[in-house]
Amino acid sequence: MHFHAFHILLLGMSLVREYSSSQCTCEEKANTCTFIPCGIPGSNGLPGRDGKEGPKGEKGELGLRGTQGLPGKAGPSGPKGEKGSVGERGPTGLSGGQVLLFPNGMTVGEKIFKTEGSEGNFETSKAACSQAGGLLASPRNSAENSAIQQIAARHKKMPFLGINDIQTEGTFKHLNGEALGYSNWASNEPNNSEGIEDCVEIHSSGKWNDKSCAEKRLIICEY
Ligand SMILES: *[C@@H]1O[C@H](CO)[C@@H](O)[C@H](O)[C@H]1NC(C)=O
Ligand SMILES: [Ca+2]
Ligand SMILES: [Ca+2]
Repeated sequence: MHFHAFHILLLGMSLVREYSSSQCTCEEKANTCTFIPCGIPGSNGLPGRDGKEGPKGEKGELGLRGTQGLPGKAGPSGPKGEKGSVGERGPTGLSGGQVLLFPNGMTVGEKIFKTEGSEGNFETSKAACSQAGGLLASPRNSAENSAIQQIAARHKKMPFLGINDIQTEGTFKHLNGEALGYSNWASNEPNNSEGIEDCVEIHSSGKWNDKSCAEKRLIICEY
């Protein structure tokens, strides 16, 4: 009986214990604390992780426009362009009037030089041009001299010029008595060879030579 009473006592103690444990302030879910003595409140745990990134903020107001910067330096030159197309055909060397006169004539300024291809001595040549309404060609400048030279070259013959010293030996003049303003004598000419050279022929070089007026030469007139 003595031991029986002790057992009852133990039972009573355990009941008391169970009763005091029910005084725990543990969470309701943690019923397991029934047989676990409640300890002293623990210290705070470690801080939690950072939260997720927040929503994007509203758009701010536009700022003032800045002033324009200085212009930059010019860039490097570009690559070479492609070859252009062929240009239009250029004008012919002779003008319309020159084409019509070819090969017997040429225009220089307002003057026309022209041949019929015939020959004659100085007097015959002078008369032929006069009869045609012109004069025996008599160059006043290098351009006119060149025109006469070219017509003569086309016919491979030398012409007489409307220049002579018949009136006064050594003094060459145009047919109208005009003194020579322009001349193109060959070297050592005029030499009045044998005292009979009073007319003037023009060589293929364009240079002049005094020659006998009795020679026959290509007739080139000017109009
Ligand atoms: C004079 O010129 C002619 C050409 O007109 C030439 O044949 C002759 O040799 C020249 N005479 C002299 C002396 O230079
Ligand atoms: Ca002479
Ligand atoms: Ca001569």
